[in-house]
Amino acid sequence: MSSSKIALITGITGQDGYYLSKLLLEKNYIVHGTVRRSSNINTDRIDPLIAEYSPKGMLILHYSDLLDSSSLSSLVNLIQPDEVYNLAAQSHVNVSFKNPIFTTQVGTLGALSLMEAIRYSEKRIKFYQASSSEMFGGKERIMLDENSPLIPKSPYAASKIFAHHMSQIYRDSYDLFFTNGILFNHESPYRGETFVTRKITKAIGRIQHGIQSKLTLGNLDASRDWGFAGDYVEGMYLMMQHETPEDWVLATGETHTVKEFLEIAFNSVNLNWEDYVESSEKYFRPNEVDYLLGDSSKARKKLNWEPKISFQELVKLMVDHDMKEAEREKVLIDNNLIKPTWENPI
Ligand code: NAP
Ligand code: F7E
Repeated sequence: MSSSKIALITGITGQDGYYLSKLLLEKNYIVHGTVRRSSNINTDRIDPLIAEYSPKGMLILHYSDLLDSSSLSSLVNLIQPDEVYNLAAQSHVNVSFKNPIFTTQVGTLGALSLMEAIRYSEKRIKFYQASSSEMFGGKERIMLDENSPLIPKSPYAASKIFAHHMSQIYRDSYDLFFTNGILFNHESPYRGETFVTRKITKAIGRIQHGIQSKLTLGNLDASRDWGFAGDYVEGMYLMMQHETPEDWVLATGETHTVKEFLEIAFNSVNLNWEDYVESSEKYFRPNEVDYLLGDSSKARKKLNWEPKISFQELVKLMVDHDMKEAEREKVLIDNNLIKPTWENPI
């Protein structure tokens, strides 16, 4: 009988951390995840997985931070993982303009500290770096693949390019299995509530239940290649099982504007988005990535990967989820158990 593989996931509390740990646990991996200390426990997304898998010893959490390099090297030594997935990042592009130093420290030296811990391990450990379509900059209306030029437009994108290049350099210099997934936007009901798709679907649920009256957004003309996060973590896993470490683009090959997302999402509950949405400078970025469209033919051909959920299905599954969430919120508000939160806390 073969023993379980061991994975270490940084950023396990995030959207992709949830989907990836679920996938690996279902494949019988032992999954270790890093959690940052916060004043409230913030494992909400993975709580159901903790309840199911932690008593069996299959899901183990550790306090760590990418900025604490000693915690990374001691964890790698302790766990002796077969695969490390580096999902941790300050991943909000607009916040990266407001907190550029933190974003850059985590994205560059944080990622590099983890690579160093793996490089000095005696075990041959595979490494996945969460690279991003933001690295391309999105000025021209063209399809982007693994060889497209990297023209960063934000501190977030610049830090991702550094880690992307260091991962390639370590792969080539030390013959390490370091692989880079260049993922275009991927969303889900587990998406952070300050990213535009979730902000929209969450607002629709709250508007329908009378908790919120309007939705304030920034630039509605930006265009993104939006896929479903569950499909994208399967791609991460496949990259790590491929015989050679490489760079891989994952994308749907379709792009839509924020306005198109609004139209489909509001129409699905028979509302007209223009009656509710306003635009504020607060959500505009100092430098915008206008247009992203990915060409994932390499992954489709060599990894046999393809996205299964269409754009329309993605919007619907997010709206349906957030309608139910707002219904529960409304019951709590009506019973004076919670106070309604302001629609734009940040
Ligand atoms: P996310 O929901 O924002 O999750 C980010 C994770 O990183 C969270 O677990 C967060 O912990 C953790 N983290 C932040 N700073 C950290 C630090 N200093 N040390 C350790 N952990 C830290 O992001 P996601 O959407 O799951 O994305 C996963 C990764 O893929 C990120 O690196 C992101 O940049 C990249 N990416 C995402 C997309 C996308 O469309 N989703 C596309 C391309 C690339 P807390 O919960 O404590 O904040
Ligand atoms: O913005 C516009 C905004 O924040 C999408 C991250 O996961 O994907 C994500 O980065 C677009 C932008 O995602 C609002 O200006 C309008 O053009 O949802 P977003 P992002 O910046 O594309 C990439 C691939 C990553 O790697 C990142 O980690 O929507 N937009 N109004 C808005 N965006 C936000 N957040 N909020 C608004 O009110």
